Amino acid sequence: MEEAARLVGIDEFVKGLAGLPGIAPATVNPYLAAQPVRPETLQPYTFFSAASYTRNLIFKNDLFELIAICWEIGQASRIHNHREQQCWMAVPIGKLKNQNYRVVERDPAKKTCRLTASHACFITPTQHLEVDQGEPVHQVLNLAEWKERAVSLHLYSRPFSTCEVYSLEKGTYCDVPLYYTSEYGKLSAGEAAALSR
Ligand code: 2CO
Ligand code: FE2
Repeated sequence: MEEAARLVGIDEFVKGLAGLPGIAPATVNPYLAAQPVRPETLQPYTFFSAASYTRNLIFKNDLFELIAICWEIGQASRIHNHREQQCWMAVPIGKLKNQNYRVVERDPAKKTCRLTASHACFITPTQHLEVDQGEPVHQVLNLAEWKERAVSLHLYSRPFSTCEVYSLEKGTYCDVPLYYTSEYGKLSAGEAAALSR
């Protein structure tokens, strides 16, 4: 019989990550599988907005960044890439769908592209996901039919502050900056309006 993984508080989780000999699949995947985060310890990083998912910085150093993303019912990311950085997602609260896309055409001069949907899977409290480096364009969704909020942990190595977003309808892509809704438990400047816990 498989042994149940031990739930850890977010502080202990961060300390363990920072102590790993490197932020790479061989170290991070077993770590995430062995140490799911105790949901209630994410409370300081939990802010929901009706406008979009929120990004809440928990920890950052030169090697990696850990953020909590809060998803209202039915919210989804845009289709985006990860700037060639590695990314892992774990979902201590609720669940998410991850939909990958294959970029079949891209014209950097015109900023046009054509994408087709490829692999999809679910991320749950017992199943984390490493973003596929070979096919890093994806969309993450908290489906409305599940009728529950979700809070996910995103580990990026290394940190990144912009990404490319892709429009299926228009067949175009562009760069967008990424913002934090809160940093280390405190709302970022200009972020006070219309947030709920
Ligand atoms: N990468 C997105 C972001 O950092 C969230 S979707 O899952 O990786 O905003
Ligand atoms: Fe992403």
